[in-house]
Amino acid sequence: MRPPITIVGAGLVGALLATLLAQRGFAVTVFERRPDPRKAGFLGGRSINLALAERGWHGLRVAGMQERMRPIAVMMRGRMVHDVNGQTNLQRYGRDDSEVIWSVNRGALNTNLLDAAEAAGTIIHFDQRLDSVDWNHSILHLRSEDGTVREHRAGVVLGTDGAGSALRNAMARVVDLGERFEPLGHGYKELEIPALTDIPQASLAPGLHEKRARGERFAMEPNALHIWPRGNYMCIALPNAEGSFTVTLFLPNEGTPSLSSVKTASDARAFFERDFADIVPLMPGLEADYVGNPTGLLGTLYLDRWHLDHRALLLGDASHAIVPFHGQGMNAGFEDAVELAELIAATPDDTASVFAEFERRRKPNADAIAAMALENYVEMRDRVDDADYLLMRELDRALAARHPGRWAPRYWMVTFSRIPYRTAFERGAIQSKLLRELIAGKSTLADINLDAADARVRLILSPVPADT
Ligand code: FAD
Ligand code: E0Q
Repeated sequence: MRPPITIVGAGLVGALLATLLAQRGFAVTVFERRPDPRKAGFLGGRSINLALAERGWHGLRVAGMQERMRPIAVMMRGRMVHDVNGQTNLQRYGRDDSEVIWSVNRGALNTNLLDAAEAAGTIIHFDQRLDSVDWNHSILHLRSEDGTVREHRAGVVLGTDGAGSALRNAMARVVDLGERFEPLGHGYKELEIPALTDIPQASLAPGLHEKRARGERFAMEPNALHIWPRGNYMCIALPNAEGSFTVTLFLPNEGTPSLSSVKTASDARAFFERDFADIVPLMPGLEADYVGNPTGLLGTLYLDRWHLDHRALLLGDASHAIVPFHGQGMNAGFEDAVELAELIAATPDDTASVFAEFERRRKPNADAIAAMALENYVEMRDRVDDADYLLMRELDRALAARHPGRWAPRYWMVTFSRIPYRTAFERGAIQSKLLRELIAGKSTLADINLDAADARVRLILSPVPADT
């Protein structure tokens, strides 16, 4: 028997999951707290983007959505590192343009997924916030913005309502989920570099007049993820298809400089002029954005359990919110959705076993990407421009070329393959130990005896598991 399925939260993961389940013949009902983003009046907010990598594309491909998203995604070949003097250096992510990541607009992705979910037969109710659950009868209590309450008798409940999950809170009333949130101690602020055509002539830096006159829309290299590493903090910028960039400043909550010390419009200007001077002329709205946009919180959410017997399961950020420094939160959530849709379609009449199996398979992978995302913050903000790091990267690539099918850089496994995150983490640790040993006391690749290294590589690494 195929149980009717209720999904709480029509964000990125919920909308993809609804699509996949409806496509497999399940009756799917979704409740979403916010109003329908496709309705007029919700367009034209801030443009927020995300990096989409192979795991995310795979989810979209399975749902038949790849062709829809590809034309509106912007290719990012590597990270463009901006030093304090404004010098830039592109570090390629992969070997060639088949190994790149993509910047996609969150709103456009969500909207397209909502269309796909409905096209597959899902019923989506907007402006319906989950308040609580009566688990004895599996009745959801929902509330709309105007205070109207509604009850919904659910079959199976799937929670994709994000890091602050209301379904998780409802589950925690009847089962100990072993929930633990570890704050990072750093937060973020989103800012904007408008398209060149939208920057007033008067505030346009001299070098950019010509660029704009040529009809170029992007103020910086469009096909890159820009990073300004500054030790304990950093800025990044991802391109939007229409020519703007979304800039995110990551900064400690306390100390100097911090989100507490950089408070006012003039603080923000002085701080940016000192540390990020090359972007100041590209951000005419810097002060207004800094003061007007909310500050985001960051941290990692760990649960010991993701399900309540046969009745409910959490996926995506609701069960494993992570810090954003590997650009994998949505990618991991899409992997959850694909895995669950497969399991549930194979054994639709035993959700208790499906939920337990899903948790068994996914939890080690969620823990691994959580750890790698945390490590990547230090790497991004502090290491990408140091000599040791660059030599290690060079050696990593050299060994990958010498040992195809055996040595794969960890970034490659996470970003361009679907090798389980856990495997990427474990193999990455083995590789990084050898890399560190090999570069100790060395300053160029030529100083390293690669033939001697080859024997070590074959000894410590088995062949890479075939991509699933
Ligand atoms: P959400 O996207 O949070 O969706 C949850 C949905 O549930 C929302 O629509 C919400 O309105 C709804 N909801 C909430 N409460 C209720 C309720 N009570 N009742 C009904 N509905 C409810 N990931 C990447 O892969 N690449 C990136 O480059 C990347 N960059 C990031 C940058 C930043 C600064 C941050 C903070 C995150 C980033 N992420 C990135 C992570 C990514 O945003 C999340 O992993 C992803 O959005 C998780 O999707 P989700 O559907 O689980 O949750
Ligand atoms: C990626 C792609 C928010 C965010 C998203 C990302 C990445 C980073 C730094 C950040 C990591 C990298 N990265 O360049 O190694 O690869 O998505 Cl801060």
